[in-house]
Amino acid sequence: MDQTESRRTRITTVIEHIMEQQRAHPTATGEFSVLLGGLTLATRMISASVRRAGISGVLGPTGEINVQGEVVQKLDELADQTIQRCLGCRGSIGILASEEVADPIGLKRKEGSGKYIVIYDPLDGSSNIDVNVSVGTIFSILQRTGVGNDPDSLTRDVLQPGTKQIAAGYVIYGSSTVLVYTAGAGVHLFTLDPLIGAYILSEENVRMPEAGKMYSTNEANLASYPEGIRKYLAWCKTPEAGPFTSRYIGSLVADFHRTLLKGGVFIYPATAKAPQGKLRLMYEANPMAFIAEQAGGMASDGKQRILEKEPEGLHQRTPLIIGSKQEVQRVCDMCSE
Ligand code: FDP
Repeated sequence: MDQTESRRTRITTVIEHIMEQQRAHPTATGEFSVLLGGLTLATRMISASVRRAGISGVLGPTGEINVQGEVVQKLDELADQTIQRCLGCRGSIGILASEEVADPIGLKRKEGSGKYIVIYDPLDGSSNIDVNVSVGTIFSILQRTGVGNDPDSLTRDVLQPGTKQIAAGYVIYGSSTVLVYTAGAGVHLFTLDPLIGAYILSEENVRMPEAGKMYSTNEANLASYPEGIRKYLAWCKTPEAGPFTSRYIGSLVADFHRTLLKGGVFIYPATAKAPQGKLRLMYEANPMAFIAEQAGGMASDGKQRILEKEPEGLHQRTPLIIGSKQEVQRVCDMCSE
């Protein structure tokens, strides 16, 4: 078998892939692959729960309202606990911060360990669970800059701009379970083989199309969109723009995944209901922006590159315009006219 053929037919698991990438870094200790191993275990468990939700009694709300003021679904809670159980015992992680928990959780570690921070949304798009629409887990990984375990030190460590992320990714529980991650050297896509319980490499170095005639936004909010966004959406419908099509699932992971593979633009701007935007900077916009840029795309809030926004709070919201470079740039240009 020649080299090209062996590459084509070779089966690579996500852990092998991460370890290969790590080998390229002479200072790598292997701690990072152990951390990602925890995440892949958690998402395999969540995938199993999502697949069996209708028969294991975990559909529907818990009756609680979370820190965002949103209804907590039973699967949100289950996914959050699963991630805490799978990551809480990994010595390399010093802080966990979840969409479902008000403040960052400091994990007691031996001196010199616990250098990573994992910020995550355990089950994004959870209002779609009951109607069997794709949902996902999103994660962003940073490095600790301090050592203190008091609430102020933990918050200070977590509030770093997206440019400081050392890895980010998501898992989409769709018609198949797919993991997409970047550690700053391209974007890689893996499919979970449910029979053997392993994520297998499906596509290395995924590229987002430079342009794409698809827009994705909740147009019911159009009347309160900023003028530039309204102008762009009106332009999309003109003969000059060419035939655009519209797709909106209302589940960020699913809308982003389609945009990554097919191109186009996803827009969730400030609205009357959500004057700062609806999506969360630290565990929705930042990880997706890191992936988009690594795949050749772009992400902005209309004024500024998402990854350069200085965060002020763990649950801070932001407008998000993300997707193919040409379309995101066009939206931003119209916003600044
Ligand atoms: P959900 O409320 O179902 O959890 O930020 C959460 C999110 O979903 C995103 O996944 C999705 O893109 C967005 O909200 C949908 O918001 P709208 O219902 O306002 O369109």
